Amino acid sequence: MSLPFDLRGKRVWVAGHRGMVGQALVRRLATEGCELVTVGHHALDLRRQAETEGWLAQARPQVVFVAAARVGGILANDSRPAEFLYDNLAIEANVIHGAWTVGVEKLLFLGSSCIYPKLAPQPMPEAALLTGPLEPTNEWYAIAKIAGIKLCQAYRKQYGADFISAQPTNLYGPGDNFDLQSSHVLPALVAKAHRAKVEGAASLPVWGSGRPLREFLHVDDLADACVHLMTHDSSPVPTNVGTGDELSIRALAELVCEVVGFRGDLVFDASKPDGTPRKLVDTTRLRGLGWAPRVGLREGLAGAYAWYREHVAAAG
Ligand code: GFB
Repeated sequence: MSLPFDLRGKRVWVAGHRGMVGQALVRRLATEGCELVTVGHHALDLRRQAETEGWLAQARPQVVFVAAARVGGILANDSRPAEFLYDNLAIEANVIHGAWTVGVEKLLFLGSSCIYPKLAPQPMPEAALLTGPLEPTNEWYAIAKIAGIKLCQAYRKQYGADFISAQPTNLYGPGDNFDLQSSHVLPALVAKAHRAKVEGAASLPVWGSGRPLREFLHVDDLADACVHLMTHDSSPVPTNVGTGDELSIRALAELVCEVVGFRGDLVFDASKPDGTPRKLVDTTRLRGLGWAPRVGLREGLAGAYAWYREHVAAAG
């Protein structure tokens, strides 16, 4: 396929446009001169094949970003394995196959850094895929995401479809899920620190040992990387997207407390799982394609907290 791929004038479907990633893609694509196509999940359930194919036949997008997915933090993944496996398998199979049947020119599927083995070499290169056992707390989600990457590779190999994939590290930003039972660590700590500050609590509960290392990418950086890959990449390789920086959960909790203005103690809850010890992605490939992140963690965290105060805390 000839590169760069031009998005101008193209009908572009962001599948999952109401999620945190989908919203960021919609914001980012506003400057690309393309025609955005979206459909809400009440009008179309992407887990239903006939509905999805019928909608695609009528909407006729030329480009697709697959940001629709069942997502959640460590506890949601661990306690709802059927939903994380079935919903994600169904969504990606229907969207990817349906896109091929209507002749979509280019598609980008969003995977996740949890596709790599629990004890993969760090930073994790794309070549680490399928080289060892997965982290048990999110293996259901990981297996579904691996299947999505493999679908893109299979449709490329058998039919010549220009379907690519991106593997983001842990994401955060405006539009995040702040529900303590289902969220990821960063929004959970923001919500907990805010509540502790408002209530004048003495301490902030943090799950696990605080020792696992995580990398955090602002969702606006991810959206920018996705557009860069869509326009500059045409390869079966599932490209990693990250910052190259990691910190411990303890250090993250300390930074959140500083940004939120909570001065109490951290209390670690050993009854909650740590998950994978470390998952830093190797971004050599993406940097080689000419992309680098822009949003630093402190600045991104301050923005996410401002969004939380305005949209979640203010609403009670
Ligand atoms: O972000 P998180 O839920 O998921 O948790 P993963 C990361 C780490 O933060 C774990 C700890 O060690 C948690 O125990 N943690 C501390 C907390 N306090 C909290 C809290 O209040 N809430 C949460 N949620 N965690 C996810 C996968 O793994 O990574 C998904 O489950 C996805 O499938 C995503 O791949 C990128 O980073 O462990």
